[in-house]
Amino acid sequence: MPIYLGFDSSTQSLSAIVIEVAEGGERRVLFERSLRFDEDLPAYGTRNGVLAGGDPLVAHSSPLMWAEALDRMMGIIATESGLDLTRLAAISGSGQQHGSVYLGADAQKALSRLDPRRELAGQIAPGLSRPTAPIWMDSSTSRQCREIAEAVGGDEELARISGSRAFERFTGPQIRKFFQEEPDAYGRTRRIHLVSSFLATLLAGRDAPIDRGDGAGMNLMDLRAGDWSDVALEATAPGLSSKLPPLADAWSIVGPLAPYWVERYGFPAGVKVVAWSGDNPCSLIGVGLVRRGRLAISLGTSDTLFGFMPELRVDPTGQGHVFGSPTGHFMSLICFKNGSLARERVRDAAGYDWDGFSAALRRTPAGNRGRILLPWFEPEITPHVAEPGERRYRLDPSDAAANVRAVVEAQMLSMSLHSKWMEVEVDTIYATGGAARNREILQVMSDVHDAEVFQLEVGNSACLGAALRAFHADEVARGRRTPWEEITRGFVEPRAGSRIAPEPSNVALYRELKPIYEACERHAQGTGPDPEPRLARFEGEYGS
Ligand code: XUL
Repeated sequence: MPIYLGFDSSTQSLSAIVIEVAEGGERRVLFERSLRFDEDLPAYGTRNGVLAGGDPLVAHSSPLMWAEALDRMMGIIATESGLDLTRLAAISGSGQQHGSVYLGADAQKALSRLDPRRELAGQIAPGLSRPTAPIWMDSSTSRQCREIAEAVGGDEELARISGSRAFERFTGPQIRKFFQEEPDAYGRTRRIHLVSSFLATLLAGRDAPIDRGDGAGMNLMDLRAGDWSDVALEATAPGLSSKLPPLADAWSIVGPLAPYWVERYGFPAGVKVVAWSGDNPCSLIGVGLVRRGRLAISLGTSDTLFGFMPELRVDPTGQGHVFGSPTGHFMSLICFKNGSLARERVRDAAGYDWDGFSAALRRTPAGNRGRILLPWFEPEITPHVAEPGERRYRLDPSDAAANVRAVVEAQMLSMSLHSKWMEVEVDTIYATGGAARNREILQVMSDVHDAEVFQLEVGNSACLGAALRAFHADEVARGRRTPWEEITRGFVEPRAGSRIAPEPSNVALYRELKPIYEACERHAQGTGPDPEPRLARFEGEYGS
C-alpha cells in the first residue's frame, strides 16, 4: 500500500505530512511534524520567518534556512517517524508564494554531486548568486510595479495577461528591483526559482520546473497560454527568459529522489519527486475545492480567501488574483498581509493568551457598538495600503476586549467586501490555517459571510494538499485518470460536529455594518467622507 509525503515550506515553518492510501479502502494521515524557523533554526536569526533589516518595506528570508529545514525534516522522517519508507511512492510540496531564489553558474554542478556525508545547506551556499530571498511580505517595489505596468500597456492589460495587476510582492517586480539595484549579481544569476521550485530542485538534485499554479503569482506568465509572456518578461528585466525554468503541469514528475537523500538517510531509490506548487494552490486541494460554489478561508501568517474557478475571470477592481489550480483549471484569491501577526499583536497588547482572546470575543457584542479598527499594522495588500499604521474609529486603544473584536470583525468584513468580484454564491466556507481552530473567530466569519463554516480534520491544508498532489501525480504517472474527488476523498471532509451556522440577527447587523466599514476604509485612504455620523447611527441602532 503506497504512502505519499507532502511538505509545506511556509513563512514561519517547514511541515511534513505522510498519508496512506489503501486501494478502495481506508485513508489516513500517518505522520505530521513541523519545524519552526525562529525556534528550531535560531542560527539564521529570523523573526516570524523573516530576516531582520532596516527598511520596514523590505522582507527577505534565507534559502539556506529552508534547505537546512528540509535536510533536517528528511532526517526526522527517516529516523524518528517509524514509517516503512519502502512504501513511499512520491513526494511533493507547497511553498509560500512569490518568493524567489537566485542561483549562479556553480549551482547545477553542486546539485548534481551532493556529498551525503555533509549537510545540504553548506554545499549549496556557494551556488547562490543572491544570499537572501525576497518573500511575499516585501512591499518595496512600488516603483518597479509602475514601470512594468507602463511597459506592458497598463495595469489592466497586465491583469488580463497574467491574472493580476502588478503587485509589490510578486516575483516580476522583485526581479526587476534586483536587476536595477544589483546588476552584476543579476548578470551572474543563471536560474531564478520560486520557493516551491527551489525546494523541488533540492529533492531531485536537478533543476525543477515551476508549476503553473505558482507561476501565475509572478506577473510573468500568460495565463491563457500557460507559458511565459514575452511582453511581461521584456518589461521586467533583460535576459530573463533564459534565467527562468520552464513552466509545467502541477502533476509533472521532476525526477527520482536525488542520490543524496538515498545515501544520507536511506530513502529508497526511485521515489518520484513531483513538482511543488504554491501554498494557496495546494490548500485548494487540501480543503477539497475541486468544484465551484464553495470558498475556503485560510487564517495563517497571511489570511487568504480563495475558490475554485473553472473559467478564467479577472478581478476588474484590480485587487484580486487568478492563479492556476493544480487540477489544471484556475483559482481566485485575495490576500491580506495583516493576518495572524495582526491578531497576535492585538492579543499581546491586551495581555491575553488565545483563551483570553476567545473569551473577549464571547463577551463583546457583534458589531462592537460601531467601534472599528483598520488593522493595517503592516502595509496592506487588500485594500492596497502603502503607508502602514492602524486606524481606529470610536475605538479606545486601551479597551482590550473591544480591540480583539475589532480586529476579527475588520478581517472578516474586509474579506467579504473585497471578494465580491469572484461572484461566488457562497453558502459554505471551509476554514483552514492555525487560527481556524478558534471557533469564536469562525462564528464571526459565519455571521459576516452568512455562510455555514466547517473546520477540517487536517489543519494544515497546504501540506495535506501537497501530499494529495503527490498521490495524484503518481496516479497520472501510472496511467490512471483518477478524478480529483476520488484523490481527495477521506481526507478533506469537514470534521464531525464542526459546523458553525450563521446567527440570523448578526447576519442582519453585519449587512448594515459592511458599507459603513467600507466607508471607514475609504476615509482612511483619503477617498471618502468622515464615517462618524454613520457610526453614531449604527451605535444608536445596535449599541445596546
Ligand atoms: C498569496 C500570498 C500569501 C503567501 C504566503 O498571494 O502572498 O498567501 O502565499 O502564504
